[in-house]
Amino acid sequence: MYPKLFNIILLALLSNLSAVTSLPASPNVPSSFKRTIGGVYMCTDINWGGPCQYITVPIDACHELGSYANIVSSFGPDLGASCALMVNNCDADNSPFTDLIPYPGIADLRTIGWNDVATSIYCEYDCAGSNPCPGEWNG
Ligand SMILES: [Ca+2]
Repeated sequence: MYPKLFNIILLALLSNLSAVTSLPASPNVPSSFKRTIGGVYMCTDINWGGPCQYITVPIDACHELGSYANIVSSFGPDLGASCALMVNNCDADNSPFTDLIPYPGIADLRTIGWNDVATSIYCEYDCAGSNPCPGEWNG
């Protein structure tokens, strides 16, 4: 009696286990994950005018603008990341910085009082709403 009951329970447990393990690991990976995160476009004149450059910067890290320091008037990150503009180089303490600027960016940095001000930038993954961070922190 007991062995038979044990077998039935074991079978029930195994069937539950196989039901769980047979689920697809990631049924719906958003296509938005396939993109160049960390791409940043910036221009020296407002409304994306004048000389411009497109660079790819590391995420969760400070990046100095080099020859574009103190001349950027339009700034926009690619989808997937938002960036803060900062005064001073990356090794400075307590540098002023903007709110995180998401895609498509700001065509006229005068609107936030940051025309020709930024010296460095700091980009983070966008993790809001239906755009979670794959394998990254959830700050
Ligand atoms: Ca400028």
